Amino acid sequence: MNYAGRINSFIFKGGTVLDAIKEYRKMNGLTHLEFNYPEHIAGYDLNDIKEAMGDLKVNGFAIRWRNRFINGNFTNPDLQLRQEAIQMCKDGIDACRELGGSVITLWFENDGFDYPFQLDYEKAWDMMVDGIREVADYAPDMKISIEYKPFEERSFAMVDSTGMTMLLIEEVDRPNVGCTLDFCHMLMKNDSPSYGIAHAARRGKLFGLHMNDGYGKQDNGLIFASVNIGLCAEFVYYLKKYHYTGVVFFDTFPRREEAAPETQANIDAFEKISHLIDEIGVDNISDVVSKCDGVSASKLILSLLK
Ligand SMILES: [Mn+2]
Repeated sequence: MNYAGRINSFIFKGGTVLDAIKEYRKMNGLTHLEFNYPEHIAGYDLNDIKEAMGDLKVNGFAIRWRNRFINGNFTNPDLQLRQEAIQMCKDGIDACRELGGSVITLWFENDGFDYPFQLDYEKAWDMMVDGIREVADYAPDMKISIEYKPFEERSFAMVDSTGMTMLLIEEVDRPNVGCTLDFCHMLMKNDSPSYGIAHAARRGKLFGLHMNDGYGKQDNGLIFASVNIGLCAEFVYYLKKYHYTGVVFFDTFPRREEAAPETQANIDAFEKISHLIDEIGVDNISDVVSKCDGVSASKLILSLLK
């Protein structure tokens, strides 16, 4: 499996992007880098980043519009700002391609609403669709991947669930537009993570993963499989069933933990569960699933614990 970690885990503790890359190169199993754009790229020479990477590859960039776009990214009522939000994606695409990356993740942090009567929903939805098409058509060689989150920063997000993400992808109707599924965001929505994989993967639209764990009420960003071991095991089984070959990015928040061992703990947890699924075998698990039986399913989860 291909793995990447969250650079901000290092930066929020005082490190630089280059310090984070140095730590990643020492890790066991880490293969890819994932940058936020522009925050991890502005102020750096791309050649210095390339040199620091060594054997690591770049998976992609996540666009971070942040506070200047607090009234909306692609739905900003200020059309000049909206165009700047779209342009930021295009600039990010150019820099990402230069580093060898191929996935642009769009989490529309500011596209949503807080008050009744605040938003013309149909108009806003059309602005989302048109904006995503403009970005996708700018770079048909890149994967444009939509990451949903049900709420935060806004009380309601425009793209708030697996189902809404699938609807948006279908309406945008571009071969290079798909989705990135974030495990904690799915728990926050009370979406079943594996049901989401099935929907995205059967359409060939699963472009990325943000793995973590949590309790569902907020974006906890805990170490993968530390809370919901059954759901995490089911998730890994579905990744194998659908032959996922992309990168597993750990979107976790080590506030009190050291960033390097916390990233390694995520990789180790994913590897462990992946091996346990392989030992039982995807076909044998499929046999259990085909029974549609809760007791057999429960026994399967316990059998993973050995
Ligand atoms: Mn995420």
